[in-house]
Amino acid sequence: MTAITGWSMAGIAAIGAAVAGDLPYHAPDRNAGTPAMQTPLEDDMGRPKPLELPKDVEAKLGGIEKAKVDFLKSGVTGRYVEKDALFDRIRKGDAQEISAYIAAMQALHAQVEYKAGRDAASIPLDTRSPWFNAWKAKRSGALDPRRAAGPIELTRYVGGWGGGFATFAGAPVAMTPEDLKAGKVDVAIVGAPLDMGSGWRNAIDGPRAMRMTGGAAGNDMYSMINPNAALKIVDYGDIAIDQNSTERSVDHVREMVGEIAKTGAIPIVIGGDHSLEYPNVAAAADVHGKGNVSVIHFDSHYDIGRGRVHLLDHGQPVYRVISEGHVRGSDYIQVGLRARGPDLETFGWMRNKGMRYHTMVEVEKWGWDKVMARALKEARENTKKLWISFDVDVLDPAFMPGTGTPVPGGLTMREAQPIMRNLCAQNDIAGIDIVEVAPYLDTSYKTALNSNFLLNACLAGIAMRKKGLKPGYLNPVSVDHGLDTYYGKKN
Ligand SMILES: [Mn+2]
Repeated sequence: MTAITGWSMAGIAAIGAAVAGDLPYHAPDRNAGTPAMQTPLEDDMGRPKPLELPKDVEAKLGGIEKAKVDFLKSGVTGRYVEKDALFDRIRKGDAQEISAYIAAMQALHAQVEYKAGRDAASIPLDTRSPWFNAWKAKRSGALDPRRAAGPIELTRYVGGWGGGFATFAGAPVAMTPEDLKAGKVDVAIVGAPLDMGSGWRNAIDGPRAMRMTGGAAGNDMYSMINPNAALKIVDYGDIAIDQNSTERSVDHVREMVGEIAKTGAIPIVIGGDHSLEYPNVAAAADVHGKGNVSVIHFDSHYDIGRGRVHLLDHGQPVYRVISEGHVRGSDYIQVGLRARGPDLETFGWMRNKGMRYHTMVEVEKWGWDKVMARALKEARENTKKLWISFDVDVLDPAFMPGTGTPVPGGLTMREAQPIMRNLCAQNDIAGIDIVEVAPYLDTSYKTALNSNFLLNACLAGIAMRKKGLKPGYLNPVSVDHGLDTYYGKKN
């Protein structure tokens, strides 16, 4: 807490200096044992910083009423007019003009912030609805024909492609935690078609598109492991979503992801928009303990939006996870950032929290191989459970055009596949989410196809770990034909 206060007081003044690259921050001592959970900054919400008035400007305000001068000094005018333009206007105006100018800003400001009695502080629901909880009320198995617990195979054929019903990775289905336990399931893939948190929607169809498109099942040539054979994988269906409310949906997502994790199976959540990172990671912390889960977050965006009106959307999950204390900032690793944010102040916030971020700027400077090795090393340093949150917009839009907020200059599939395989082979995986697949924005279907190949890389990595193979393992038979010693050694 002390460190944070230090930043909020001294840090802002140093933003100018930060352009030269010397942001003040408090590097966390990673050997200092378990740090206390941090609470959010008091000025977390982007509150204005006081504005210092130049002497000549202050002199011109002599005849202006104190409330108006205080309004200027509060710095809130920065939202409506840039400060040099403000000073210029005051220098050139007479008392009457200045007074009217400030009054106009005050009138605007009065409309912007919340006012009790005028503004609704929450969105009301119709509690008279006879179906209030029906969307998430689970049918009891007692209503169904009796069956033995365990995964249910949905294909009638012994081999080959197709036949039966489309499922994630062609896996059998499971409906209940009893099915997961009876089947000793390693991985339960579950859809979460949440769509409210993305500006440009269609993530609702992400799970459907990934079930319908190939790529997730079958042999991984790099390891020569077929995860469908090496692991017990199931499709756990979709989690119910209230499509009119992100807030109402995420509590149920948290419950369902926790339900899977409690059986010992690894939940893989197919989104749905990136708001899901919040209930997913919170669920992992519920099951494994607050502070016992670290996160590696792939994204072109930093997703630490603060001070927004809605408590959650696809730009805020990281802030909410950290500020609620489910995961420490120092246990958060981000890869692939390159969108317009964060600004210098937010980079400062991230450093202050001990977050390890890897932007495409770092990739430009050092190359992908070095950055990937660094991220893998950081993920390994942490012996805790690892949640992988994968926003497909970390990839270049050439590979992932079907996503709500694409940003050019991203990863290639050649870069993304090995890092996902190796992360999953290296770490004790708490769970994975693959989010922001919006298939109808992509008539080529490659967004869903590539997402499935990334899922396959994860599954192969999980299977590698189960077999005791190290990250970076490549099967010698697929590496080289082995008929000569071209690379120096016959295999
Ligand atoms: Mn995101």
